[in-house]
Amino acid sequence: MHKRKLRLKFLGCLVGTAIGDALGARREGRGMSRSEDVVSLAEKLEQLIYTDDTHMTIGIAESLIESKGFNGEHMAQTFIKNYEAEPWRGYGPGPPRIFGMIKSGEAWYSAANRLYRGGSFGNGSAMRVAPVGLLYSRNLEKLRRIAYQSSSITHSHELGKEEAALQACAVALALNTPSDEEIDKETFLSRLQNFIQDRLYKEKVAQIRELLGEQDKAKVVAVLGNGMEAPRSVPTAIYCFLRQPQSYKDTVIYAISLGGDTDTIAAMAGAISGAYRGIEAVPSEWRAKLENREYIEALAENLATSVNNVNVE
Ligand code: F2R
Ligand code: MG
Ligand code: MG
Repeated sequence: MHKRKLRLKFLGCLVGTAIGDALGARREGRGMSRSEDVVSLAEKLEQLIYTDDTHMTIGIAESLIESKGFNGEHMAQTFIKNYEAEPWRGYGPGPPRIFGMIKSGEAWYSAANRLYRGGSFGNGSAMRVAPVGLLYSRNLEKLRRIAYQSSSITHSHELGKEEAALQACAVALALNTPSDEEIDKETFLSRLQNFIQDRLYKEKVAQIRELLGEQDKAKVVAVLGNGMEAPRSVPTAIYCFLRQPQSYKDTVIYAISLGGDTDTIAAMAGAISGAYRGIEAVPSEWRAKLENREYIEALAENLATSVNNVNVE
């Protein structure tokens, strides 16, 4: 792909994550809403303040760039440093506990096993994984390994690692589809279904296919979910993108209108949509209101350059 187009897609993905997160954060934990109400909310907000979803995405991007690829110790320390600087970003219950364990001497690769039964399958490892999808899009087996490893710092449950791989793969497939070429929904879903190994996620991808023409949001939520657990939110985000792949705005508005874990579902759907359509598809009036936008854009540019410096084979 031409360098300029790739750069626009990296920008679209990271800025698209942050805007989905920041808009969705205003409705997190609430019920379904009308799309018109989400649009007016976006118009009224003077600044778009992001949450842990973007904060941890930034951490992954920073670590991949600085380490020229995955380095578990460095990524864990980056998460901790960022969390300690801004602990008010609305983190999930698990990660701060793990950061405490690592600071007390537990290894980055084992601390997460002590959380919940068999580790966490909260959606926290998928919500932040977009930079892995961008950087390793040309090698899906390596993408899977790095997604698992980045997840295992905080989310070591099999469903936790698989969620990160599923979302990273969706970002990679979107990145690899030229923005002026229509998404073939059937092919997109078949690739995801062949890629993912866990039976539950395979079933979820099949349900996405069945729901593509569905008008009733309550049915979408009943089948795919809108909760903090990954199986009830990562497939939902992919669905939100595939319903309206041509429009970043419609994707994010629809994701938020489903209620529940709105910042996270909109962040993940926004990441996929931005990776496909690029930064130019993200409304300029939303971009102008995003806090820390210049830093997020600089990270996206650096990540795009890193594709040449990192061993992705
Ligand atoms: N924390 C929030 N939202 C709460 C409200 C924030 C408020 N607006 C504020 O400003 O303070 N959102 C963020 O957390 C979610 C990501 O969470 P993460 O990082 O996955 O956390 P955790 O604790 O690992 O998992 C979340 C929940 O999933 C359930 N769960 C996970 N593993 C489980 C297991 N093995 N067995 C049973 N349940 C499991 C638990 O209920 C966890 O608490 C995002 O929404 C982000 O935006
Ligand atoms: Mg959040
Ligand atoms: Mg959330």
